[in-house]
Amino acid sequence: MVSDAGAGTTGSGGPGGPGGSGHAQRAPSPRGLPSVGRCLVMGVVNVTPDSFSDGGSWFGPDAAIARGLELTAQGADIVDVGGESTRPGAQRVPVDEELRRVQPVIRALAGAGVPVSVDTMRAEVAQAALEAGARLVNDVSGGLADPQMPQLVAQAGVPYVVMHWRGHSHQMQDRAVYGDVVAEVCGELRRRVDAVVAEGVDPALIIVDPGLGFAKLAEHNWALLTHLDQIAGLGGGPGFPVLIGASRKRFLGKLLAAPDGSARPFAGCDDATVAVTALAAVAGAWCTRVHEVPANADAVRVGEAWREAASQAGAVLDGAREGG
Ligand code: PMM
Repeated sequence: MVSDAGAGTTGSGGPGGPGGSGHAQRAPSPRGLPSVGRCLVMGVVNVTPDSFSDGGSWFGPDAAIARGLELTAQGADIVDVGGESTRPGAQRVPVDEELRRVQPVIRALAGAGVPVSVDTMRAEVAQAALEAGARLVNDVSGGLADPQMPQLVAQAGVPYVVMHWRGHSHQMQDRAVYGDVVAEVCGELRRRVDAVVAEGVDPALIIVDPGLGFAKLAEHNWALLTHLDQIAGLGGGPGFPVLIGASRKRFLGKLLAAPDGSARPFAGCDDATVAVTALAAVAGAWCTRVHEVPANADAVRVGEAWREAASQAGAVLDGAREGG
């Protein structure tokens, strides 16, 4: 169990802490990852022909490497490299193909000093990515798709994203059924965290992710986004760093639908992504995974300034109450 072993918490303005700002504390970065006193920005490079939002744009090692370097120059703290689309309905790619897509890109970016994460559900791909220099394994299945994954991560001793997941892309939308989505996602995530810890993963290296859009309807995503404190604490324990992946997802396109009801195409959802980033950063998210970096890099700084100011204002109020 992880109930007494999770990462510690830092940051300002916890619900019961100084200031009482109502914002969750933000857990620190697991060792080996950037730590900059604000919500991190993870830039996405999907080396795929068919990802939902950027499929085909960075397909091929040269384009993908150039994009990873560009995202870093624009302010990405981490670059997430993936070789398999997880868009709703997608079919799996063979492992050899996934390896062929991501390995040269990770080797080149890591060789250039970029902190790289690998977005994969396969232990074999994760292992090759770590050998190529990746520092973080981002497993959208939280260890469910490949039973070898938790042990591989445990042996490698690297940070591990455990995302909430209810099945592969071809079946996940049928599973978007919840009574209390926040309680159920927290409960299911907690069981995954306990399972990977039982396989030897160090709790201090775990990052949790509610898995926006993965077996979730729009209303589920909004409910989860507004309860990041519960996701960090998984219903009670100490805080885990929380990763949020809202960028260009369908629930934003749906929110911004035209008067005739047709969803806004993903490329028109970048401003809404930035708005979610700012709100998530204020709420204590550890990192935001985005396709376009510059405006999100600004938004996390706005979020941090907001947290600071809220915390200081709360401290003054607390002082006045104690004094009065
Ligand atoms: N979303 C996608 C892919 N990988 N990883 C994490 N940890 N969280 C996410 O929400 C997430 C992810 C799908 O997005 P894309 O295919 O549009 O990049």
